[in-house]
Amino acid sequence: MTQLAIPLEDIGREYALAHLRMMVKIRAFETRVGVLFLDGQLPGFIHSCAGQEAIAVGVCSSLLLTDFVTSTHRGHGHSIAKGISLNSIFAELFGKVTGACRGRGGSMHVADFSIGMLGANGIVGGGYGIAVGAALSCKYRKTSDVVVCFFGDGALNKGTFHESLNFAGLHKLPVIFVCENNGYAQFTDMRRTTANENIASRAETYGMHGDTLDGNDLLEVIGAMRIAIVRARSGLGPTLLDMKSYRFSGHYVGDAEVYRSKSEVDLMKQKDPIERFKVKLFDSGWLDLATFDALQSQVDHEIGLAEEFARDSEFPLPSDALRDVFSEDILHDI
Ligand SMILES: Cc1ncc(C[n+]2csc(CCOP(=O)(O)OP(=O)(O)O)c2C)c(N)n1
Ligand SMILES: [Mg+2]
Repeated sequence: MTQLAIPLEDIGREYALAHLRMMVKIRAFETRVGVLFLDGQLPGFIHSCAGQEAIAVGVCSSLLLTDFVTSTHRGHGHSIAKGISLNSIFAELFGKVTGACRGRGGSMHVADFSIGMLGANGIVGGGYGIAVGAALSCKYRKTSDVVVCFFGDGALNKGTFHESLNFAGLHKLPVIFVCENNGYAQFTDMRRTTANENIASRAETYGMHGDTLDGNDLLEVIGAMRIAIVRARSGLGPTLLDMKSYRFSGHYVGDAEVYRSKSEVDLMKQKDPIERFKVKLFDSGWLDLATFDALQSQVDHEIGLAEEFARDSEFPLPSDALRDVFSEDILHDI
């Protein structure tokens, strides 16, 4: 793997602790949401990103609020790291009117354009075209904004991968393709579906730069993103980043996980991105146990308040069912 990690000292103590806090927040959110789902309190399906927090946090912290991301079905971490409020995402998962999409999207369709979150997506690979379209718009409007397209290894062999990366490479669009490579698409090991496992090598085909990195190493994610962002903002075109990681829970909350062994999961959990970053912070003297415990309690408290807000919120009115579905003009004719 390419050595892309930046030194811890580069980001400073305050910024480092903010990153840790954000990863802990996402883990706590996913943990609580998993409990609520198994208890039958949340509709739909829940895909937890626990284990993959360093990607969401390292990628989104490298972006500005005005930059854009497109997400996947496993998108809670992307939304939170890009800046959505816990109230807004929690209420969305409960289907409440105070949610990011007024309760119509749910877990797999969280979006908030005000923070550049162009949407989670229930369609595997559905973000490619949206991201490339947004990047074309950035170029056309001559802004310096960049777009990140998150996608999973299960979306690698869709036709739209080829179409989108080719178009982005041809027009040197400011887009960064981030493969959250957790090795599985639902219940299928990537080695059973993908002929060339060196994903970054595909970049050359599309006239762009590609890198492979340890997606559980926050400092490596930030390092790779810094380079890719400079490239995108300066008109040098897209980057393809293959970020290796692992999901700690099943494909969805409640998955029986018969397709992978417990020993594999236990082994991969030893590479927990949060624990690894904590160790770095302990070793540097920037973090002690009391400070971490305080951080964890603050986060738990925040999650509790957001859950309360979501529970106390109203469901959308049935009479509003068609609102935001059609343009107002069409609605008048119905
Ligand atoms: C177009 C399409 N095909 C199939 C599915 C069913 N499906 C949902 S998630 C998934 C696997 C996705 O795997 P990956 O992209 O690696 O993401 P991960 O779940 O590992 O984060 C599949 C096949 C779908 N939602 N959309
Ligand atoms: Mg996957």
